[in-house]
Amino acid sequence: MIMLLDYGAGNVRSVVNAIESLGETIKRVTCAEDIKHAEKLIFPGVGNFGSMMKMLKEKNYIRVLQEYLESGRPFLGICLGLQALFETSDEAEGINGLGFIRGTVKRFDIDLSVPHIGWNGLSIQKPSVIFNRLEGDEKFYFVHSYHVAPLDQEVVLTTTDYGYEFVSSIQKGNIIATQFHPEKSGGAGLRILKNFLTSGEKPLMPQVVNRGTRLSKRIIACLDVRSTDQGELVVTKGDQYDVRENGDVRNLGKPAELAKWYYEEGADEITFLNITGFRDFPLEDMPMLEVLEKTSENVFVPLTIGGGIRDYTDKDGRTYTALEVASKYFRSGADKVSIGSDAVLIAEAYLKTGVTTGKSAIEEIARIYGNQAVVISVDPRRVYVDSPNDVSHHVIETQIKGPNGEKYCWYQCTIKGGREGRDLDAVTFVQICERLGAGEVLLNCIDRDGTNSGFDIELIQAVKNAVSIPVIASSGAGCAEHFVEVFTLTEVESALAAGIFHRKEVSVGEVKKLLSGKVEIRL
Ligand code: 1PR
Repeated sequence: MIMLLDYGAGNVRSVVNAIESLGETIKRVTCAEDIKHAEKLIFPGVGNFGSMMKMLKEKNYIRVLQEYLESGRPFLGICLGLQALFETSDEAEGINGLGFIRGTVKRFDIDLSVPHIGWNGLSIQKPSVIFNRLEGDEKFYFVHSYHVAPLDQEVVLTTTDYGYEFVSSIQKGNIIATQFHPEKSGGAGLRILKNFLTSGEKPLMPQVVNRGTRLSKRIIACLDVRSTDQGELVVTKGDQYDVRENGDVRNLGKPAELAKWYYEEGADEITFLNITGFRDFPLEDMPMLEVLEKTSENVFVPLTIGGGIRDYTDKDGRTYTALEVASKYFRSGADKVSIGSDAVLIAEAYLKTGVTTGKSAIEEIARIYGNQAVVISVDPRRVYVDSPNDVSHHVIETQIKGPNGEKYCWYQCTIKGGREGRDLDAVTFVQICERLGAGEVLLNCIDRDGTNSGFDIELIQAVKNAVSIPVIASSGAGCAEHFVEVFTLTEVESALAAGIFHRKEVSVGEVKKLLSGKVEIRL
């Protein structure tokens, strides 16, 4: 029996769905005995090394897991499931790993954005059955701030480059573990899973053997979701956040169907934003959970969900924490959650006191699920000023002059879908969120949203220069050339669009075709 070790954190649904899409069945481990009797064991880990080891200990899984590994039966570790095999980790001092492989887990020490998020290649060091029928030049999805450093180089199966060369998978007998996520790596990832599940093949070396690899820029399709006045959950799209046309909510299609379409077109990631989440009760908003569940059945790239990630009290007086809301989304198939309005309120509270409480939604979700799982969605709007001295905010000199010829502006954070402006600028805001543990910034721009006039390069440069976490440029894409512009004029790791894709003006494939040869891209 193929068993899945689910220790209670992260998105195991994707692994189950990926395996089931290959026509196999997989059973979840419910007690230590299940590990003892497994014929093949898959261990997907997400989140924090310390909390993972703590949970494994509480469930009495450590000893049986070590025995399983020593027995040499097939094992596939994914992400933290790779790191767990090592002795220690910089992420959790004083906490031991399973110690099956000698060595430690180190934090990336580089000038590039950390976490390392996105699609990167593999330099394959030795033949392995998991690479059978792959060409060798495929890209796989990574999302991590730490990487393994084995003492024994014999176990190294692949390396990948990000600032420097790090070990991206290992193999010791039948024990295989990858830092990347096969279940989130489209067709190539599914092939790896299929190879792991197939017995008795001879390990082959793929045709292409990379010498050095590069991280791709990501193209993200975004689906703003809300109910129509008739109660149907649809993908909509606003013009500067106004989603109504002749009084009705614009209806551009069904969320799960559109997500599948974009996956098949080659989108590197899909983002769902429940745009009325700030006023709904998220856990009563079951259609959103259903959308995620349905999408993750046949979309094998990362899924982000935003909208309504906050503490709330339902109409019966029961209180839910933002962590509970996020957990529900993760278990329904989300890989990352994005926090909008609540993050602004958290940052404002932090600015007042200057101290972190450890209790904000950003901190709590990052602690359990890891920084990479927390995206901050910013909805800024330009405010023009005559002089940088007019306000205490981060002001930029702009080439796009204001209505009265103003040469300066700052970017005001808004909440509740742009309905309410706050006394906080986007640059200060993202810096605070990074300090609190956010792993990525989704940078919208109300002035550009739905205008097809291109990304706001000045905003993107200001925010990108202010943080060391990855930034997703969003709002304003009107043609494929706008993606070339944003990737050549700024250092952003990814770019997101909605309107042009929904209206079928430009396809994801066409964007990638134009980018190919100019910037690193996954084709
Ligand atoms: O505040 O945590 O509940 O999260 C609500 C989320 O919903 C936020 O991420 C916020 O950005 C989003 N949102 C709220 N209202 C709207 C609206 O449009 N009325 N959508 C909205 C924001 C912005 C982008 C859009 C890009 C690209 N959508 O995601 O997809 O601007 O569009 P384009 O390529 O067509 O220009 P909370």
